[in-house]
Amino acid sequence: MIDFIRQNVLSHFGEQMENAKVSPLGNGHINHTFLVRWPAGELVLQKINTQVFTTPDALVNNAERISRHLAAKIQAGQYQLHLVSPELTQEGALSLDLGEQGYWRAINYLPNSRSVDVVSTECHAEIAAKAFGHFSYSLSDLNAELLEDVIPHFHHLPGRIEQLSDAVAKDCKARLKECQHWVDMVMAQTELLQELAEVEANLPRRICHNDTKINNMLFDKRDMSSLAIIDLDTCMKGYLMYDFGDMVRTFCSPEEEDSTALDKVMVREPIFAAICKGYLGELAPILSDLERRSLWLGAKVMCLMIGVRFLTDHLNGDVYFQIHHQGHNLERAANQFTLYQSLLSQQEALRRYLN
Ligand code: GN1
Ligand code: MG
Repeated sequence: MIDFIRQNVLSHFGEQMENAKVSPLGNGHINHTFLVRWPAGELVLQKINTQVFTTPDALVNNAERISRHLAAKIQAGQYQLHLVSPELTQEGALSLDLGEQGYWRAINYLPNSRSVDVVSTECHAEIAAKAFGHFSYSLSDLNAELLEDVIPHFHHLPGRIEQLSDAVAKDCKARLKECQHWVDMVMAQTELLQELAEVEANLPRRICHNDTKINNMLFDKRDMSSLAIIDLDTCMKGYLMYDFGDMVRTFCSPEEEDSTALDKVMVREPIFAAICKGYLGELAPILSDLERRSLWLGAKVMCLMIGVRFLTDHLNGDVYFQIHHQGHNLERAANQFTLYQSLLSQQEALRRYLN
């Protein structure tokens, strides 16, 4: 793909691309991301997965709307983080649509940035949670209706469980036998679905990031302060409980999302406490009582739901998330279900931090 980029894509994003170095960047599961460096600077180039993002214009328009809003806040001294903003094509567009050969867009690269995949200290957890909280707070006065739903029903547990049921019924790769116990575990969570329906019916829909993984917050590598919130691909209307939940899911375990060392996968209480402190410290002024009470539910739902999505994809033959070896999605699912069980088993102790 790198040769293709050099020959067909780079010229649309800059003039001096002959000497550009192109290398893969990050470890997203959906889009392909590259760092392009040339003598005069650098940028981040992405090939958007249009099977997943079927209306990619909505994605780039949303990102542009958000970065414009936050840029105005920076000007007014009200937003303390750096921005990732669109880098326009030579033609002045937000993206380059090459049809069969891909939908491309570029954003600025932030020097001195560093991402982490596993949180190592409570301090880092608090810094990152505070940054995600500051991001949401700063978007709370942007009209949510201005953003398009890039993936409708994205965080919708009943829908995700239905997709799992379909995959189970088809069992198109004959993989059900090896994971029936996980399917049974998911199907036994009916109480959670009832609780969820009641809560969601009364929650405000706000602009949410919707993918608050630890590696979507960049640290400043010089002092490990927060630098920027990145990956605005799924930033759209939603419930804050899921942003909280995705932080719990990706900050709290000492293991990566696809680790097979299940005996080490668990929720670290001090990290959970640090997330609550950082996130609530920023957002408490705008959270309704119910929103605050929903956060625990969001944590449970998010761990379970991503597990359901990985398991579904495993049964479907790995058609959604990129995998690096056979069985990868099942490993991810087992990891996330283990984390979910750890969360449930510590419920009493953990909920105290949300009071
Ligand atoms: C996907 O590609 P990435 O890593 O930004 C997924 C998220 C999942 C995540 C699991 C559009 O995000 O919802 O939480 O993988 N994004 C989409 O790591 O499905
Ligand atoms: Mg993402």
